[in-house]
Amino acid sequence: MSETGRIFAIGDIHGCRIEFEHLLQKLSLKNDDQLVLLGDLINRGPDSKGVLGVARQLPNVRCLIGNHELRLLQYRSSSDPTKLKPYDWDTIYQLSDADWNFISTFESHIEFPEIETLLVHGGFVPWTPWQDQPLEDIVNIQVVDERDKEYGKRSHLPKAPSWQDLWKGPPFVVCGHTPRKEVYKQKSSICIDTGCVYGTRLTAFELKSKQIIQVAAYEDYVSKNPPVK
Ligand SMILES: [Mn+2]
Repeated sequence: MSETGRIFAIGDIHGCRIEFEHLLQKLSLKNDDQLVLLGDLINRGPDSKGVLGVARQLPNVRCLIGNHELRLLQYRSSSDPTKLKPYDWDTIYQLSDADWNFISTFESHIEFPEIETLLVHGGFVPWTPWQDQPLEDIVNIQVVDERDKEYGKRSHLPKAPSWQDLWKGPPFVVCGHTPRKEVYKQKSSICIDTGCVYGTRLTAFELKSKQIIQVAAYEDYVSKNPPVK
């Protein structure tokens, strides 16, 4: 691992290949730079297969599992389609064996201990050591109710705060998964899912300098604005 290069994270791409390529141009990655894609590369947007093709060819890239990749991988290993969303089929029909093999290399989390930073798709509950939290939870979590020790999606617990509001760190956590119009920064975490597929922006974050680099979405691909909160 290079000690000198930059380390970029990119938020949820969701099939937005054109914006992904535009952002990569803007980063102009060098040989000693590293790149982590925070998961949910696929689904909802126009070109999931294209995003996987671009990602696979990048040097020094690692990818995290998002809830969308996890659902597809669970279907692939179980042949049980009951948990699939209707739009999953659009992606499944596009994927080659090489695409499936690539997705199966995606990681649950990535640590950069030298800068006390941890990358994950969704987040963590603040009351359990992060190392003990199951993959299903860390790719899906958005909000937490500390009193009742409940956690889940914003739609499931509409009054509960973001898990980030209660996360104290260390480590500093970089995540995606909860789309907002702006980057959501707390003292010990940052969420960089800025809802590209909803027509907002695709965001990259450089872990050492804390610099934000963004490109505008070309379209709202799902005709639904991301929540402001
Ligand atoms: Mn997600």
